[in-house]
Amino acid sequence: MAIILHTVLLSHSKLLLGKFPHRDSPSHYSSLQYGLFKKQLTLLEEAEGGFDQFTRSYKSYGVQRMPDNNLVFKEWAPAAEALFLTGDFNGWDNFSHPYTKKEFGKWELHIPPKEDKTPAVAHNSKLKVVVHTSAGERLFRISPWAKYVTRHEKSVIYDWVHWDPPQPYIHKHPRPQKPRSLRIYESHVGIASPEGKVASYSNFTHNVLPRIKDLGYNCIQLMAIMEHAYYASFGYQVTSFFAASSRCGTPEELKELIDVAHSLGIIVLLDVVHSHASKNTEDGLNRFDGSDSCFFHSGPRGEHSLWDSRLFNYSGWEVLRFLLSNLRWWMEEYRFDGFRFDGVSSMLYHHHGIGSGFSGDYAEYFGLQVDEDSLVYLMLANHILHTLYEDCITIAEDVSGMPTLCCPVQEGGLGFDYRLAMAIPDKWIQILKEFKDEDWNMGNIVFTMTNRRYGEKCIAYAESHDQVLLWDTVQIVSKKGMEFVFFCVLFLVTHAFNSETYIMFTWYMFGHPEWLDFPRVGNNESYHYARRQFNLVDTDHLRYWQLYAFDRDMNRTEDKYGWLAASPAYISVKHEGDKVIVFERANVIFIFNFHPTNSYSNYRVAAGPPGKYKIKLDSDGIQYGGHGRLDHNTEFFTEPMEFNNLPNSMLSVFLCLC
Ligand SMILES: *[C@@H]1O[C@H](CO)[C@@H](O)[C@H](O)[C@H]1NC(C)=O
Ligand SMILES: *[C@@H]1O[C@H](CO)[C@@H](O)[C@H](O)[C@H]1NC(C)=O
Ligand SMILES: *[C@@H]1O[C@H](CO)[C@@H](O)[C@H](O)[C@H]1NC(C)=O
Ligand SMILES: CC(=O)N[C@H]1CO[C@H](CO)[C@@H](O)[C@@H]1O
Ligand SMILES: CC(=O)N[C@H]1CO[C@H](CO)[C@@H](O)[C@@H]1O
Repeated sequence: MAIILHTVLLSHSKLLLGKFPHRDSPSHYSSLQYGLFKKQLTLLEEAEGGFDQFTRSYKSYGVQRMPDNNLVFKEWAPAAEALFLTGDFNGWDNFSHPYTKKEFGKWELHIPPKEDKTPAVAHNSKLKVVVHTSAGERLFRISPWAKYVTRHEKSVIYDWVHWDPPQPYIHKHPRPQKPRSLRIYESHVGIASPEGKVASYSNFTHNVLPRIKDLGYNCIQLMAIMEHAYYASFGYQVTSFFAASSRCGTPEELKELIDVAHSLGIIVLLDVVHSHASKNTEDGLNRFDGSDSCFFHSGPRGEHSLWDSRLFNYSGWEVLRFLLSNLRWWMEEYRFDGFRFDGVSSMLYHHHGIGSGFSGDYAEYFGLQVDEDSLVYLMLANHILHTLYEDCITIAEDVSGMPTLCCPVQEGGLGFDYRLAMAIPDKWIQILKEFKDEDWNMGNIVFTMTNRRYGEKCIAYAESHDQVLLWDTVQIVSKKGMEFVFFCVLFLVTHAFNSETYIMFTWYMFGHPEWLDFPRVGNNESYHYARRQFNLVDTDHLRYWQLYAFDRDMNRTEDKYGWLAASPAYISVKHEGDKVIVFERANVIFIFNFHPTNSYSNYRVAAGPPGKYKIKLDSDGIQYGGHGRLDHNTEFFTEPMEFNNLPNSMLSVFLCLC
């Protein structure tokens, strides 16, 4: 298998604001969308006694232990001829425990307790479903609802392990309140240690959470949690949807991680992959009942040609049950606080974004190319999550710029809270790579940072796991002989512009020096680049510490002034000659000087509220690797002199990055 990065394959959008002609208003489409959603929701409610019940199906499917220790097994396998349960408990007898066929392709099996009243299947023992197909095959499968799967060292295939611990983890801390401003730290638990091996949930809890807290993040987004047999897929080729990856520890250890994060006031989002599924059959969902369809579309519609994976049939009743219950499972059992939905652009269009660009024209977002089943699925998911959990946060990874993505479902939107502003990291990469310092275009930077749909919240980030800005930048910056202080500026400009949240990935915290690569055949299964050297900050590598300090202080300053939650920035200066950008947000004035050599004194900047201003954060600070040339005790007083459309202005001083 190849490494498949899930988003880089799509062309990037231009999220153009206010460019759309009125006659193409999306309201017509929104009401159609809403009609379809309403119909599906009503059907669910009528047939299943409400969506609460329907989405708790993890309490009836897979394995359930009743209070009297009877075990009930239930599966949906519409194409199967017969189903048996085999495992350690019956000496791997392939025929002794048949399931009974029920309506609509469902199967059930009841196993009474042993004579000593303990359950017939012990905690931590292995199981398999034996599926007999009409073609006469006998297939050994993992239940789609398996809560825990492990792999024996030498084995390629995962095993289904019955997880029913005698002392399940009990959450001690309530979910923290939804933060006013989201500062997201994106994390991959497996790489989050300096050692050349897969790091554990417990290590993360004890060694990494305190750092994230210290840096001032209030949210972590965990990737690669849903079990994925292929480590190098970054977690995007999911094989067991209800199982937390056993590479990093047990389900109970992940629960503890989330509980401890909550105790620190940090909310936790799951990077949920419902856009596609691994093609694996023996330890994946593919061909569970022996057929090509089951959870997926049959034929070409069921395959993603670039990702080499299977695509869900979102119109299937049991598919909805499975996926919606999966969201409930992570919310209820693990107490996640919300989701980043991966691969939303691929779901929205029949062409999956392959070979199509998005210019912002409405015709690209509505019409026959749009997959209505996926739209309805996403609307249902957002409606249910936001109805049941008031503070639940949902983020869409959409590069297409689909309008109405972040509008409420009742208004015909898809109901996400935020979209990821995918164009921002790309812009930084382009600017850094392609332009000489003196050619940096201020208008272009401002346009990228502010280019978004009105009223829809977006998440800005300087880098994410699949846009490896920092690593590229390290190479460029070291070539140019610039100091790390440069990053500070880059972080802040991304942080403070028009986004509502900010995101940082484990791998570039404090300017991590190395590339990321997971162990795979091509690199001799090496863990060398699948680890993060947190220890660098603690040793005397001054520069890492400096970046760490800036990141932390940026949070502290944000915490005080709250610009992420404030209305968008007012840009008063973007001067191409001076290479200066000035904007105001939450009564804070941000001044950026991108000029390679010019420093400025007595530079007039506009101010909204009149009065006294002081320097609060300065990338020239010695603690960030700068020269400490500015006196922070200086007070700047405004004059009632109108400037760049603001009523007041003052003379300021700032330096170049030289
Ligand atoms: C069940 O089937 C598997 C695969 O054919 C076989 O290896 C195993 O020995 C069988 N179990 C018993 C108890 O016969
Ligand atoms: C998707 O599921 C629906 C409902 O079960 C079914 O009618 C349809 O044939 C399936 N589509 C494909 C392409 O498998
Ligand atoms: C992998 O290991 C083999 C044998 O030790 C060696 O010949 C080869 O060069 C290594 N390849 C890489 C990519 O390190
Ligand atoms: C990779 C990993 O799990 N590393 C460490 C986890 O924490 C324990 C105790 O602090 C260490 O001994 C491991 O080396
Ligand atoms: C989430 C978090 O830890 N935020 C911190 C940011 O910095 C301020 C000021 O030091 C802290 O009070 C916050 O707790």
